[in-house]
Amino acid sequence: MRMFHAVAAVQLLAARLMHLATDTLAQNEAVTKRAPKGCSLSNTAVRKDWEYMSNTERKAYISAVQCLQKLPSKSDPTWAPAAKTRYDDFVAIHVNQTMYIHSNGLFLTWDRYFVWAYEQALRNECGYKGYQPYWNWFAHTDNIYKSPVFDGSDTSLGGDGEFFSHNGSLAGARTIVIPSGQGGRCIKSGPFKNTQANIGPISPGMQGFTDLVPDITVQNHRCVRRDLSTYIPKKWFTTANLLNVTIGAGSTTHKLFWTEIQGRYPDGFLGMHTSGHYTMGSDATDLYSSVNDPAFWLHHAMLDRTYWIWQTLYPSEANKVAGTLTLQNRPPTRDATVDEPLDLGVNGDTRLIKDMFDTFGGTPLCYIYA
Ligand SMILES: [Cu+2]
Repeated sequence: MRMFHAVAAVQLLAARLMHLATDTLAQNEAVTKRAPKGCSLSNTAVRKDWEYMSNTERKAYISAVQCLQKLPSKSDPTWAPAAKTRYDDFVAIHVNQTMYIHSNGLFLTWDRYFVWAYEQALRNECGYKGYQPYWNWFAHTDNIYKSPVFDGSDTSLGGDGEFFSHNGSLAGARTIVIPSGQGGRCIKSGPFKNTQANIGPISPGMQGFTDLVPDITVQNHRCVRRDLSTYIPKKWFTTANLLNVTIGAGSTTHKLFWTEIQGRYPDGFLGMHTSGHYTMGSDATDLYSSVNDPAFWLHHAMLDRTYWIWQTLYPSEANKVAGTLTLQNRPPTRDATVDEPLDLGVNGDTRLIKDMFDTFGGTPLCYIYA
């Protein structure tokens, strides 16, 4: 019983911490009355937790995603012959940029801009009136199948995949073994049951894929596969790990936060970002084409939200950048600066890292998280 109270107290603290970020922002605005480039608390987008959206709001989001999966691609067909839909355009640029946006200086801000551009496409091209929701990693860690994001209901992002006997997944540059779940094939329930992809897989962490393609020049029309993990949320989506990257030892400098959130693979520590990918499993474990899983965006919004909370807690570190221009600095490149361009191809204008630091800055971002 005492153990239960201790855990509950820490979880309460963590919840307060999440709200602190929003409150701090509100206070800052009240004090300075800043309204940079027209962004203020009265017109800011508020991104919500999927769990606390109404069924109507969730269905509106799901319809907009399904719309993007039907609209034709805008990508140059000689550059990405495999991209057939507007959704594929987002997969294609992620595949194309993979070696320059992960485990490097662009990671957090490229991701922020990528999620924002997707939210814009849902709104401007598919009539969506809401904003990009997030999947709270720390909810339903004891039973991922009960998560409203993955429960397979008609207001979820789809359930688990059909069962596929395989030898687990290899995460963290293939050094960390993740046990198989109960899925592995096509998403078997919910609005994204049998949802289709055209690009990838290219380098999946899940074992047993037999239909790999080299890049975005080869179309591979197929279903999106999932293998929900019960192992990862219990092991890594813990209150201790949340506190580590917000108020603990892993939070005090930008470089520490950037390292911890991406994981320390030689230490067997997966980090929140990779943990989310391997909780979804199958297609979502592909370093290149994970975007194919429609829940990718709720995961990456949560990553962005964690970054946003951390920035609010450490204002003197918030506008810094760590890392070089290449994935784990292979091949070796110079350190990234705040003036690095962020390339989204047909999905958005090229912006700079420094344009992405302030989600409230109006350049072009104007959003907060609930
Ligand atoms: Cu990711």
